[in-house]
Amino acid sequence: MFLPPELLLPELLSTLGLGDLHGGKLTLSSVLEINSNTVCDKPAQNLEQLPRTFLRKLMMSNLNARNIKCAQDQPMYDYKYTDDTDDSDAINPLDLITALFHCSDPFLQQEMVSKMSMCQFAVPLLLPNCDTQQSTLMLWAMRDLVKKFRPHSLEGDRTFVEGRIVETDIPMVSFVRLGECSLPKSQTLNRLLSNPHQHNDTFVHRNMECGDVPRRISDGLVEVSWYLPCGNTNIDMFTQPVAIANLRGDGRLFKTQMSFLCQTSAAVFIFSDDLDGDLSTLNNRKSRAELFLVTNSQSKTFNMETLRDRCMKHKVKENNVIIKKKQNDAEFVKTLRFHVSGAIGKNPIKMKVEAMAAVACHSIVVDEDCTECANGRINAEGITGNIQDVVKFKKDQLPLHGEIWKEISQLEKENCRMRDAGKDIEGYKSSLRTKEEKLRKEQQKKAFSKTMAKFTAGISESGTQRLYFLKWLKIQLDTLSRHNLSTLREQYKDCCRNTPQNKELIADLDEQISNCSLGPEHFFRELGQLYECACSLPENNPARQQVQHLPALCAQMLLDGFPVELVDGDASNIPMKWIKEVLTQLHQLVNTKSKILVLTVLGVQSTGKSTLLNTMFGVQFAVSSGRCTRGAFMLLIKVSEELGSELKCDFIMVIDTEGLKSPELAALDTSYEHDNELATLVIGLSDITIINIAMENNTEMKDILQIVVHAFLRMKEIGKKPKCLFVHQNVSDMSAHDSNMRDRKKLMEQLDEMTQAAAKMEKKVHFAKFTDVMDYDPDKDSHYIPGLWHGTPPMAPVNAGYSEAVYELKKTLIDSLQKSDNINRIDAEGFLEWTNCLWDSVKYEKFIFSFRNSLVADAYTNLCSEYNKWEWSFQKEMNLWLLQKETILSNFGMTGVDDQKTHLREVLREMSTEASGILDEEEKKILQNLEGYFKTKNSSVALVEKYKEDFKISVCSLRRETESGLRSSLLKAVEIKEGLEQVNMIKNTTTQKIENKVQDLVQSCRERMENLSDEDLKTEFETMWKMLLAELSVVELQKLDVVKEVLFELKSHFKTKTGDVHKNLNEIHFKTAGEKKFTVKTSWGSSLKNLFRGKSNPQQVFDAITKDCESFVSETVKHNKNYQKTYIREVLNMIDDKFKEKHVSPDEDCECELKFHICWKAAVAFQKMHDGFIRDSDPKICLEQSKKRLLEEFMDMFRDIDQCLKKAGEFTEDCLEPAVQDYIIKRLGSDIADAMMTGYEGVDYSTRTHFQFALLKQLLQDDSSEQFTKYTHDYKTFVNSWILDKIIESFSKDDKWQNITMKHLSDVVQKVTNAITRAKNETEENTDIKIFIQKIRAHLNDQLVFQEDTFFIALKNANTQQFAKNLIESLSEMEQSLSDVFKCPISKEDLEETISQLPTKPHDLLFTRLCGCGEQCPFCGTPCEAGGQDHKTHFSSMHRPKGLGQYTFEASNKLVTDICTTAVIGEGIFKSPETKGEYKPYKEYREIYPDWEIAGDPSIESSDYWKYVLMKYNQEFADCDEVLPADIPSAWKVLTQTHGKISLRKSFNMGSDKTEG
Ligand SMILES: Nc1nc2c(ncn2[C@@H]2O[C@H](COP(=O)(O)OP(=O)(O)OP(=O)(O)O)[C@@H](O)[C@H]2O)c(=O)[nH]1
Ligand SMILES: [Mg+2]
Ligand SMILES: [Zn+2]
Ligand SMILES: [Zn+2]
Repeated sequence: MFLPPELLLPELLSTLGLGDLHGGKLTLSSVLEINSNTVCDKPAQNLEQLPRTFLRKLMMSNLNARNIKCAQDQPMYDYKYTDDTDDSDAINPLDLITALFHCSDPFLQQEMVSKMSMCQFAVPLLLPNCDTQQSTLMLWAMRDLVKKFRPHSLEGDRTFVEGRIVETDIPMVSFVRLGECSLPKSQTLNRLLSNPHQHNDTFVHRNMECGDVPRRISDGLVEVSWYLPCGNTNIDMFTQPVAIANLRGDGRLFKTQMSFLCQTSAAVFIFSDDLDGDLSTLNNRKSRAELFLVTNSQSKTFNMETLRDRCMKHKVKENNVIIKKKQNDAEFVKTLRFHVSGAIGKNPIKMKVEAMAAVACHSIVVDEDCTECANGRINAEGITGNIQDVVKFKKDQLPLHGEIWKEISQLEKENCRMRDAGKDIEGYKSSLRTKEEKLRKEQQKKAFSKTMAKFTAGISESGTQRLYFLKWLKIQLDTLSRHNLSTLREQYKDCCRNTPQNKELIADLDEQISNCSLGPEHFFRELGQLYECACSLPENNPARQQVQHLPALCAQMLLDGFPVELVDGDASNIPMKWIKEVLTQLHQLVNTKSKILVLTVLGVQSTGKSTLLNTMFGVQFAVSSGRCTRGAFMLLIKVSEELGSELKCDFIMVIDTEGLKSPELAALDTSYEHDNELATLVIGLSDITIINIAMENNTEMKDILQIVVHAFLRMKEIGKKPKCLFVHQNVSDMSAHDSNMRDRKKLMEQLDEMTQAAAKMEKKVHFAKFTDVMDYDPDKDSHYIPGLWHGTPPMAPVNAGYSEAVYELKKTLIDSLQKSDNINRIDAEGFLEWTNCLWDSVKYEKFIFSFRNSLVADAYTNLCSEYNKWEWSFQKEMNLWLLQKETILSNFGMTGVDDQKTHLREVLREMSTEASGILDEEEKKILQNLEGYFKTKNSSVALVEKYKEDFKISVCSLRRETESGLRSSLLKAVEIKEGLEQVNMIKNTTTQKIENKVQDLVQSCRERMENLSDEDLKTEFETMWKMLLAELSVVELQKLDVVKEVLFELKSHFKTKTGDVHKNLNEIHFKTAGEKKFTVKTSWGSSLKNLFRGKSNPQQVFDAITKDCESFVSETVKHNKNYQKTYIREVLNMIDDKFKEKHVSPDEDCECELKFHICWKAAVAFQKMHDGFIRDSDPKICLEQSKKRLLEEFMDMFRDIDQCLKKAGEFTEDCLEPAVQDYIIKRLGSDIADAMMTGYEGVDYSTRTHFQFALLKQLLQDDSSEQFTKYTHDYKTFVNSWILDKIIESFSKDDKWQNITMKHLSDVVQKVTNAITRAKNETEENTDIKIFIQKIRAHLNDQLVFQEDTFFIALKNANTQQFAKNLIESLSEMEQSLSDVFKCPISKEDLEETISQLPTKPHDLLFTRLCGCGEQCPFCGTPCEAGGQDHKTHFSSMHRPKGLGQYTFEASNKLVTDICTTAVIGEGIFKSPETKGEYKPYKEYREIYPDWEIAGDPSIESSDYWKYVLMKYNQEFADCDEVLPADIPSAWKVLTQTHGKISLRKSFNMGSDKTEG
């Protein structure tokens, strides 16, 4: 089948299915389009599929792209005995390449050349056209090739040469075949270029797959490849760069090519066996190339004579004849290499490819010779021609986006964050606005420089010309800035690697890089700014009109596959108006078919992110070593319709991001913030995020992952569950996936840990796993990619493994997208909305918080919460212990077990010793816990190491305080017991007496042997009774004069005081002081004035103190029987505490008056209580009460009736039941507190910070002025009742209450039953019931407090077995009736009543734990949140305007709006009692309040919560303090509850949340 030459090309093209694409109709974007073939593994089935398969692989830089054998159905082994294989569906790779170049448009050609060169394939220099017989110099196609190498002449100095290959002077050596040649030329060339250890098939050769298929259209093709040294003598084959050109086919037939090569090459190596025929091309006059002859002595036709002859004729020097003898290939190649080296060694002819265009004459066209290309070039040169100094050029010609735009960006952010706002926020805000307007004006003034006019003209051209223009611009700009940049980048990379501690240098280099870079993106930035500043002009302004069409142009470029900058990495901002319009235009350009799927890559800088994307999608994100990508670029890739309907999108948007700085670099400037912002934004935008990890260890990624996790967590909340892939780069091990299983597990654990931490911070604890937050399967979504280069660059091709691995990644990606259902893709408009909304959040720092701080905060909270747990278990333990001891003490002397001689005080001493022992143990336990905590491998521990000491001290003081608390409680119990001693003694003797009397009476009645009727017995009893009473009347209880007692205490209390106090310490004065109302005297006024921080009314303060004390007294009266000295001491201590708490230090006079007043009232109350006690304890009265029972007892005894049943009932009712109830009640308080801490809302009580957060959140929700004023003015009362409310709320739900009480009931009943059983086993059958009962009590000695059961008389011995049986029965009856009571649903009111009656109040317990050290900010009154009791410094998460701490301006009497956190970094001054009335600068507040840490917070926004509150309830607050309302800054007036909510979350580090209502 022989075709005329002009038909060969069309024929082949149609075989390849490229028929209608001839003439450059194949475009880059159609090649990059994602369709079902994109991830098709099957080899091409037929020739028509070949081009696509080839291009698909080539675009992924796959070294195997040239393996183009079609899949064959035939068996592998063909047993036909012929040499011919069926070539009908095979094609020579060169033919395919040639065909494709004929079909590709110039931009695709360029891309193909780039990728081929990355694979170290030779690229076409002259492309033949067998149809027209005209060759094309592929100059444009090679334009984009940039190479870096290190020639040996530069040895020593470590610099390298980087440049555009077509512009570089490199000698070219050409290899041609003339006539027959038995030497394999291309194969020899490959050897020549390859390092022996690493063979590259640069040129297609016969022994390659399909390399032996006859060429049909590619004869006459001249390919070129460059050998570039790396600077290492052991590796480099040539010490200088050299271009190797290879002419395909017989040189005799391609005169044009031959003469071109002879004119452009330094040397031409002729491969020939015979040098026969027409060799006129060799004698070209213009030829300057030195000729070499390579021939094979082994060939049949070899003849030395003819050879010499021919050489003479064609001026081939004798030395230049290379004869392959019987030597082996290696030797031969070495010889050849020697000659090539020689040919380029001394001053060879060097010609840039660019310059070769001049050599090409009519028979060779240059691909750049078209008007579009030429115009594009001219237009670009019009711009670049004027650039002398990049920095200066940018300043002059692109002035809008430089400093001005940076400043505007700063202002925009500051406007949201208000970090530097002073006092006058409104003023500040408007000053920001003015500044921005001024800057915009300035932009307008400078708008449309000459250059920008040219630029807009350039991009306004028609399609191809615009593309040419942009490409030219890029090329020229690259060239301009290359020299500076490549050196800087190299330095930067070196510096990052070798001296990361030299942060200044790195920062400086970074800045220089940014200053010296100049690329088309800068022009687009400028364009964006042109648009933005025009937007601030009125609609009809011509300048505004002038820019209206720009966004559409930019949108078109996006569609053309051009990367467009989304985030300006230098200004760290998005030109939102511009981007908005661009995306809107895009949406319209594609007829609203703009559904996109967003894919992002994220990772540390220079880890091959851009390279990864380029390989994956065949795109062209900027790649370079050193800091390269800035900000974020977006690029659109078309998705074919058929696949699009599956993926539910029209485009894939790929976002390439600036590398995040590695942790050590991040610390140096604000880049951390920048990284945070960027990462949050892009993750927020993406459907798929590829996390690129270049190192084997993930530690450096942890920081980034933290950000990622937070961002993902929030995405999840808004219903997005993005897919996440981890790509581990530079993993060469084949089995990486398996062997890294453990690493993966570890990474997964870390991710889970981070998720939990983040979730806790965000209060979304239901997210416990990383996979809860995002779509990630550690096995499927972890990819391991080997290193990019196979060998040493620049001569290394892309590693086939790299490309294949990236392909696998791409496949899984698309696969999983195909499979995933119900994904709602957004379109361009939705995307822009998202971008806008996310970026707003970022600007407002809603999402961003200083991560390092929040990590510390989280770690600290975690530690506090742990510590609180230990503390609580310590307290629980000690409370229980105390309860037992108190029980023992109150039972003292009643059970008969105590040695009567043992004095109560001795028991007390023993108990105190025991307490010390137990406390030692418990203290040790906490300390061990603490040590253990700090030993855990958990990385967050290190962050709070510095607080360890604080907590240790806290443990000591906890122990100390508990110990003294225990001692005083025990002492009190003893004192109470002692107070009862007299009464008890009397009771005991009386009981004894009565028993004797009754027994006597029974005796005497029996002796009379009369048959006495009931009436008779009664009379007898009455007579005895009278006599008894008569006898008792002598006993008189000693009555206390409580007032005297109190006065006595007061005396000792005021011992240290001098002056009038003692004069006044008499009953008369005491009484008068007590009875009249306490009013603040004006005479104290002068001294009081400075005594109050702020300006709260002294009278109010004192009234509040009085009220608190009164309620303490009435509580005491309610829960006790008799007066004890300790009570008044407690009252006095309480007053002193209140002074401290309210920060009042009244003068002596005032103090005494107040104390007198309070104590008098207390004395009166206590007197009443005492009187009542005496009354109730009068034996006569008691006796009278039990008269009826005694009578019955007497009659039963006389009649010898069995008493067991009755006595059991009585004992249960009178003695056990109250004791059981008491037992339960005493334990409830602690149990309730425990339940609150461990329950559903337990986290609210876990630390002070959490508590404050919960409290303030609720306050904001309820939004009531009354609550707010209560909170700020009477914090403790408010909090106490708030907690109580919470308890009631929680306990009135479900049957929590019932459960707790019932549990105790059954516990205690069990205990009693056990005691009864034990007593039964220990006593004889017939024992005195009294003794039996005493035994029972003895067993319950430390469990139940037995009331003094007056006159419980059991006169008879009884059957203990029977009695025990009866007792257990009546006990179970009691249990039944009690449980009936407990099981009853309890109303909120009853619950409140019950809980506030408990001896240990749960809300008090919780409160003490949560109010912590009890300190409040000296300025604003915000409570301290630090953990433990004894911390070095107090702090609060959120301060409030000082007006809420009752500060007013002295002059105006208006509430102060200043906020401490701002004040302490400002220039203001303050005055307080601690400054002794002098003014001090706020900045030096620590000199006055050394133990307060008020973290300066320039972001005024953080206290928005309180600003909103003060703004709303200004009047109410003022009324409450009886002062004037504050002047509310007008900026506050826009604040809403939502601002408050956001600020609350932020201040308390609980993250933020858009969705929560
Ligand atoms: N040796 C080696 N070099 C690589 C590998 N991957 C990328 N490179 C090179 O590393 C350099 C940086 O690659 P880029 O793709 O620009 O990296 P990047 O992460 O996008 O960099 P920034 O955008 O600046 O953060 C380029 O010169 C790549 O050729 C690899 O696996 N091994
Ligand atoms: Mg990059
Ligand atoms: Zn404060
Ligand atoms: Zn504190």
